[in-house]
Amino acid sequence: QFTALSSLLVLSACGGNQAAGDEEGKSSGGAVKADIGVISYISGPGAAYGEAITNGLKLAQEEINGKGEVEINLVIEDSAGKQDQALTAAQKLMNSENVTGIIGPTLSTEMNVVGPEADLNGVPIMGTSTTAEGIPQIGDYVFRNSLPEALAIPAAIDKAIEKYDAKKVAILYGNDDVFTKSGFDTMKKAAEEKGLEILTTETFQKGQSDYNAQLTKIKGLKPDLILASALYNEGAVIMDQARKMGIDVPFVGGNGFNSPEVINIAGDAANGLIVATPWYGEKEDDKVKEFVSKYEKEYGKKPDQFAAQAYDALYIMAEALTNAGEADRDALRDALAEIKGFNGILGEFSFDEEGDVVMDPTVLVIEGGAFKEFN
Ligand code: 1QQ
Repeated sequence: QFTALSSLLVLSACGGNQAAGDEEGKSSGGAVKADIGVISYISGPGAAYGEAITNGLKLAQEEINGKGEVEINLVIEDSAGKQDQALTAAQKLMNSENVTGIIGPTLSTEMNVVGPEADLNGVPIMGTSTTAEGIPQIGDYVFRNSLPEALAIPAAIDKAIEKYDAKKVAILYGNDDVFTKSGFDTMKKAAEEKGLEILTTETFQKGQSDYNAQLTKIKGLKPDLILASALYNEGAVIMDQARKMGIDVPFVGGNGFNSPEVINIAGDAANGLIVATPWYGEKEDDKVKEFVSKYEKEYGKKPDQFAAQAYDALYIMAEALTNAGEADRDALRDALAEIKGFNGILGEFSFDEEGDVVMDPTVLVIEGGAFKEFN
């Protein structure tokens, strides 16, 4: 078990210290200097999400600090995917007066408790992977740059209907997590709106290892598609057990399934998974190519959606800090709210009036053990 203290890592690509500037919050060269707190899921069953996120952030940090306009010091805390640990981490970061803003936490479940505290304390906070309904609506200081399920899931379902002429679906979701529940609400609403027949709705809990009862029922009802709202760990096991039982229909998943870990865990059983994402690493775009090659060189693997969203998020923070002109929490909040037409590796990005995201998803399918564009 990590303690909050032992998981505190202070990273500074420039090795700068707070006292080096000639004015508080500015370096001697006039750059805005700020500590950005990070709350990330870097230990436990969903640690691959946090690993990708912190990798993306560190890569962006190196580049941003190299340009000299802003100097960002990342103060990274592990939440282990738990609400209480995320809250402890947030309190520690908020109590440090050098922390101007926070990136994270990873899960919507965590943001649901951390977001209101940050808002109350006037600390701007931005989720890079929180996709449940209602996150930016928590308050004026709460933002996200992740594609909400409300945009992702309907796009994936549309594609599946078009490809497979699907008419009947079964739904399976985790009923003890804010994101998996929200994903279920979106799936149900989208299925109803698109005239799909919902044959059954089955539930599971975090850490469950046996899905035999739910899958046996689903198999007997012969759906054309299975809509599954899960984090990668449970999602991959569900697909593996389904394929072993002879269920070979496609799955449609939400953001939780957008991790290469699904393929690492489930192997060939992951084939036939359809997801929508704002990130596609094979895009013919110079910025995307440069990011992918740098990331691969640094970390020895391809970046996933979580790495890409985090990378863009730090650039958005940097742009807001530059526009704010000082390392001040209120000024950063106002500058974040003003971000419009930001051009990152996820394409053009703006916040709407509520701090939510306006973006177009790409639909992917896993075929032959890899995510491919689903055309
Ligand atoms: C959320 C998510 C998860 C998949 C993040 C890892 O989207 O909790 O909102």
